[in-house]
Amino acid sequence: MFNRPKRRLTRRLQLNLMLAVLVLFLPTKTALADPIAIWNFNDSDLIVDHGTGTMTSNFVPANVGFAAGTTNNVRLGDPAGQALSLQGGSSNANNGITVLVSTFGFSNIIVSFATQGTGTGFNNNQFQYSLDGVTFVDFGSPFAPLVAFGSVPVVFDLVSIPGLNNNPDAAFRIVFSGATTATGNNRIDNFVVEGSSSTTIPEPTTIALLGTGITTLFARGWKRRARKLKVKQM
Ligand SMILES: [Ca+2]
Ligand SMILES: [Ca+2]
Repeated sequence: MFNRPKRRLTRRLQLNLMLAVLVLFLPTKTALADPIAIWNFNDSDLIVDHGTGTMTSNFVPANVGFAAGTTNNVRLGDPAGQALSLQGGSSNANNGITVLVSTFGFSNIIVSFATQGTGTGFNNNQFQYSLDGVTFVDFGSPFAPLVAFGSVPVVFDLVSIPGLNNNPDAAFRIVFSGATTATGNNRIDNFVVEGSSSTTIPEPTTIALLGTGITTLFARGWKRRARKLKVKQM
């Protein structure tokens, strides 16, 4: 007769355990901020260094160089290394770098980079985005780089542009202007496109199976108790 409270306690513990497992495995959307593509320019080229994407420029090749970089906005432990250095060139004909990055599987897109410029470099630079890789739209006010990279990156938070979410044709551009000498220049380093990816754990089918398993356990328990009751009545 002293076993009864113990059994009740055990059953309660089992029930609590089952409920805890159920709560733990409820499908939850977890937002993860992940870099999609990163250019650190440390190998002195426009080829993406982490992730997938392409960067092109319409600069005269002689005006595209690489010079000392920065750890401002660095990701994944990259060293400062080199930075992209864009020169004014003649007649201000040089004016843009374009970045194509598929945001498939990502939302809340953010583009950021470190920049600095000389006194006669580009001081009126417009950031743009594109939903189809063809038509570009101005975003935010033109920016003028400081003379040193410093520690604060230039950040364009594109969360208000849902068309950039999950978009294989997403693209970004910086249109440079305002250089007053051919050698005036701007440096860009640690150009990062990032977003939130969503993970659902576990799949709904797993929940259904888990639910079935718990129901079966309960059913077995009730059957066992009913059988014992029957035997006692006999
Ligand atoms: Ca670098
Ligand atoms: Ca590279």
